[in-house]
Amino acid sequence: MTDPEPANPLDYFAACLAQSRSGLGQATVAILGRAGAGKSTLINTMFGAGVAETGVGAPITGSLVEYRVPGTSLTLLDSWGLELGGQALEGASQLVAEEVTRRAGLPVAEALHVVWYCVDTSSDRFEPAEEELVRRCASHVPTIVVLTKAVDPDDVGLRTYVGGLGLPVEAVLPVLAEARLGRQPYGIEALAATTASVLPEAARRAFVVAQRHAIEQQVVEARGAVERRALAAAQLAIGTRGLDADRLARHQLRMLAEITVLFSLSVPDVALKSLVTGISRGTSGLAGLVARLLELLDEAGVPGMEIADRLVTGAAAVASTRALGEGFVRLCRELAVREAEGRPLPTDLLAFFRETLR
Ligand SMILES: Nc1nc2c(ncn2[C@@H]2O[C@H](COP(=O)(O)OP(=O)(O)OP(=O)(O)O)[C@@H](O)[C@H]2O)c(=O)[nH]1
Ligand SMILES: [Mg+2]
Repeated sequence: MTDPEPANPLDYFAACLAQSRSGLGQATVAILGRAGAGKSTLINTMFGAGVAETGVGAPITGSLVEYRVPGTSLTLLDSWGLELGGQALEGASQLVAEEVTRRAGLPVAEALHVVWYCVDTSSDRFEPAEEELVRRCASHVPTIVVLTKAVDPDDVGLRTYVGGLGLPVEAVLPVLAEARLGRQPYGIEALAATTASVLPEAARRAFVVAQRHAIEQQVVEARGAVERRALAAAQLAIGTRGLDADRLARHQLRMLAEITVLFSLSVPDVALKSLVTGISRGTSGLAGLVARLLELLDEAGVPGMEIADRLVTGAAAVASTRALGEGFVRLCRELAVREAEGRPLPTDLLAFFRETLR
């Protein structure tokens, strides 16, 4: 990754955000199932209201539409016209199976990475042509059967039937995407977690960022990024008397940008930039920022946070990267949870961040 040039923290952070965003990779998910199975509802719950309606894309076969989830690097293939029973379903299934097979063979960045096959539990039907389609998909791409509109998670009927077919799928998961008959939605987070677990690394991040419900998946990705950055800080310091504060600041701002992008908050740019401005107020340049961060961490009780001659010891570089990263992950998680629940964000992010670091 080339290092962006700007020497003031805010511009540097903004450049890092753009760079992290473009480094997320690409993911493609196919959501298949008969008409009315609940595909659009599932898509809107998982990726945001209106995605399925507004994302009317180009029909690529008689039975698939392709579109991008706005603001993400996630592509969806949505089936339509897989009608009930008889020739129509069989013919359309053939075309879909051919397209799935073709896409499965593309290079990883363009490939289809996972199939969700939706079966409506309220209709209690799973046709032989659907079984055939699921088998064909599963032999090329990780496939998850989603039992939609599943008001009762313990309802054994269709689940036992589908489970008993011995399909070579990753999982059969009941999901209720919207409240129904007094039952609250559930199962979305499990679907997101299972999906993340079967995606290749290059696609997983793009998916985890685009989905709205499994915030803990985002926490896992973000903690992975923190660990990598902490290790890299140790490597940067190997064989030196200490790490140049300017260099460490760049390293840590890149980490904060990575975390910000992984949580894909809808407010973050403005709010988090104001946090960076708040932290760096009264300092000049990047090295000043690190001095302020070390102060904050010192205040919060992280040991060994000192700086001498613009040099930070290797141990302090690692400890501060880790502590800062973990504090920032918790901050973003809290913002993500509040956003998902429609609760207001803290007005003073810097004060809130200080609290989090403790
Ligand atoms: N309450 C509730 N209704 C659901 C749920 N899933 C689907 N529905 C309803 O079932 C109907 C069909 O859902 P859609 O999401 O439009 O189904 P689809 O698979 O996209 O259908 P096509 O685009 O016609 O192929 C709609 O009236 C939805 O509101 C759910 O989890 N809860
Ligand atoms: Mg639809």
